[in-house]
Amino acid sequence: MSTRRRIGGALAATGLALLAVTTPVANARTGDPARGLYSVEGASTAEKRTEVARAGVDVAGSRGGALTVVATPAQAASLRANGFGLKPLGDFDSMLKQRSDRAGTAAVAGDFPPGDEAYHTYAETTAELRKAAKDHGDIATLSSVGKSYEGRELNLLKISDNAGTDETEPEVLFTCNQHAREHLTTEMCLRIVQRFTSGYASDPALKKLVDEHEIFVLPNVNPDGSEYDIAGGEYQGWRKTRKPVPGSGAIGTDPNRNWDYKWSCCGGSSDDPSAADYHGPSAFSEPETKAVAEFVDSRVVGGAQQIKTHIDFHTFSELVLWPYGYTQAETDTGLSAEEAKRFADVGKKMAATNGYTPEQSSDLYVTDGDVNDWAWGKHKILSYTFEMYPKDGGIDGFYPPASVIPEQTARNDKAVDILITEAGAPAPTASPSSKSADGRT
Ligand code: 0X9
Ligand code: CA
Ligand code: CA
Ligand code: ZN
Repeated sequence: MSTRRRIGGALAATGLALLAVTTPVANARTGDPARGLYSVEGASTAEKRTEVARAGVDVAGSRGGALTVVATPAQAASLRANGFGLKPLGDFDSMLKQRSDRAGTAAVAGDFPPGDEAYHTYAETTAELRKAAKDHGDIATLSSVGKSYEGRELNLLKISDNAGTDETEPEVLFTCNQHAREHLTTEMCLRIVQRFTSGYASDPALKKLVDEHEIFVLPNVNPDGSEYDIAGGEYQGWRKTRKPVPGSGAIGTDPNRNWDYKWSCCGGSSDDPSAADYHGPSAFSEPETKAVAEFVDSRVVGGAQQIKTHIDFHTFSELVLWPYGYTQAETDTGLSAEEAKRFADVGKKMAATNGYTPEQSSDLYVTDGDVNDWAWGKHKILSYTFEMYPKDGGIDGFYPPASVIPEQTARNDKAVDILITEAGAPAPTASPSSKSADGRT
């Protein structure tokens, strides 16, 4: 551990002791210390933003030089001690409560808060997938890649002509809801399912995409987390999985720091089990990431990975991001200039259709163990993160009203089509300039 972090920790502990007396408000359900929502000023470079993330805070959004974070009193004190300006935006837990009570009517247990019922719970998502497979049996099959920690099936819908047969067609993967509270992403995966299954018979362009590819959709990577986030009729602001961390009182690992490529290598995740971006006790310690990874591994057929392209949907900030996240270098071993250019070209092409900002993911902040680094690093899958609507915001950023679902998911239709089409494109070859004099690479 670096000196800076040890100092930060000591100051943080002091801050907690002082503030514990004056901040009696705690999360009633979890008993956690009250969290505040802050705008952190002066985080105008990727280095600075990475430093903020390293305080273990929950980075909610980013706009220009300001980061919106959820911090405990200890974390806020630590950031201030490290020279960051913090503008309090409010008490996170009371904002969550306010947000959940917006409609002013009683919550139904197990459903989204009043007014947000159009969002799909895990049971409702599963029902939609079953219905799609039942109504369109020739082009849709439902299976599961495994079970979550609490035993929920990690549902996988395959969409293709002759869906029951593994054909030699380029394969594409869409994953949603790694982060529990990013519910709009599950709606995004359901939109993909709906569009390609119900549109197949009537829309020749959709039919062609379905016929020529094998499209895999995984709407809930972290169902334990998303169900926990809405249980009790009030949003919990939950991000991580729900598996207790052995040897600590903490619950949950950040699934998007848990993938086994350069796991925990580079200061892009936290060793603190209570941190928002805790990387877990080991790579693939979480049954959810492990199951999805084993599914992707299983798509290596005859020595060739069949999945060519992938989007992992998140919220929020309206960004299209590509690897690597663990380093700010644009090229690396296994990521040539031509390949980096393809990531940027396709990323920008998709961003031109939805108005998101395209950039290498480490331009936002450095992360290690995220899904894109693993998918590319291990399998050479052209793998993107989409940070969906809204562009910025406070707590509402995670919980936009259900009324935005149709527009904000349809907004990505063209980008989704580009990503699918790209799966059939040849991988880039080295440019003449990178060949040796005799023409060999
Ligand atoms: O931090 C994450 O896992 C993603 N953002 S979120 O606000 N949805 O949690 C971004 C992952 C992309 N990778 C990097 N920024 N390096
Ligand atoms: Ca097929
Ligand atoms: Ca196949
Ligand atoms: Zn996320």
